[in-house]
Amino acid sequence: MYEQAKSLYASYGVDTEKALNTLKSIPVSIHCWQGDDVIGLDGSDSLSGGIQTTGNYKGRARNFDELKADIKKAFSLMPGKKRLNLHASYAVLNSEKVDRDKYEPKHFEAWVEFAKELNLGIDFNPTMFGHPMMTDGLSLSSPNDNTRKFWIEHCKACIKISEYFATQFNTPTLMNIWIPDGYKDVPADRLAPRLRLKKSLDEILSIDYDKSKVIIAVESKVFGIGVESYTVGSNEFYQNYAAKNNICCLLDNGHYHPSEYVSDKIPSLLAFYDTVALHVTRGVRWDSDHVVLLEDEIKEIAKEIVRNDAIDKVKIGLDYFDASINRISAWVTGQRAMQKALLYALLIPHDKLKTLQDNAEFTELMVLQEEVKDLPLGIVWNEYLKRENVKTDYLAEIKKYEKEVLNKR
Ligand code: RNT
Ligand code: ZN
Repeated sequence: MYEQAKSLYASYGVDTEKALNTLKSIPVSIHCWQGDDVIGLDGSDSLSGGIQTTGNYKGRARNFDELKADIKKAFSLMPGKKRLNLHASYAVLNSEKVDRDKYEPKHFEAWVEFAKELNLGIDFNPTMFGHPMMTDGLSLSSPNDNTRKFWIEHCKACIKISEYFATQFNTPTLMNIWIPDGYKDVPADRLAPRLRLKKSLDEILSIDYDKSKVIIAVESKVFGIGVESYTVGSNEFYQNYAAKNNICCLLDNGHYHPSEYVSDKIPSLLAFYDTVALHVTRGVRWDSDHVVLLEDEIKEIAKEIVRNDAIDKVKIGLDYFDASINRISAWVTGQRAMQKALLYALLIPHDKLKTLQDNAEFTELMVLQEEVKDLPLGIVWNEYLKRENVKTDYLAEIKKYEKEVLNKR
């Protein structure tokens, strides 16, 4: 069947072998926080900051060992190249009394050891939620100097830790800054918090760090739960900040008005930036962080990455958290959907389509675009899974793990 699919694609000018080889080399950064409902390992017992996991499916990872075991299981069922995306709240403190403003590389040594075992690079995020220093729900934009100072120190510490990861794995670490700062109701001052955030970011970036090792990104958001009226780190704020300060924008496709598309924002940013970072998620009506599935917008996002030769420029990371289903399956299903979307995009005759567009042959363009939608993607996908040595039927494997491991927690 694969040979037949291969020649069918070839008749459209598409080389399936080339697509398969490219696909396995595109790294997808996998978020550690799907495994434990974003709780972390450094003392928090609930989530805050306008984000929420819902559901109470059995088997949440409750400690470092359980999280490692679950990641290992999930990663073994994911085809392609993977990175591990950690939050600072996953520091392994071994009962040492140290707060987030003083975290050091040594608090992440155990993760490095683990990631080396699995042959992964690491990406990183300061954690400005689930912590008592989030005074009145504010961090880097707080009017309270102590609060702001604490989180600036935290971010600086995270840059050093990111540099350590990059050195350990010889691959740059993406360090993404997202803050939940905002107001539930109509603010009296929209500018001052933004000016304070700007100043905080300036201070963070003033430390000496190796820019070839650490890529710093800022992630905007339209609103969060309980902070519906105003978000300090808005899209315009961060895009301007990033452009002026030569850092990177991270686009989370759950963070815009539902009629806005991240797929359309990617090429806009590619016109100005060398690197664009993504949090791929699935918002259902809002930033609900459902598991990524093979839906139209994911395919469009993948198309923008592939057809603009931006595979090396766009850093793909997953960001969702579902506690209502088996968490290993949530991980694997989302990662496979992302990879499948990339394969779909790699199997499209983009040059042909672009030529039709430039020649204003819109009738032909429409017909061909429709035609390529139902070429036998599934057959090429199965060939990919076979070559990557991962099972098609991952659910059976996960159910077994659920019975033997998760149910006993
Ligand atoms: C929240 C942001 C942020 C977080 C993670 C845990 O809306 O998307 O990226 O989900 O950092
Ligand atoms: Zn995000």
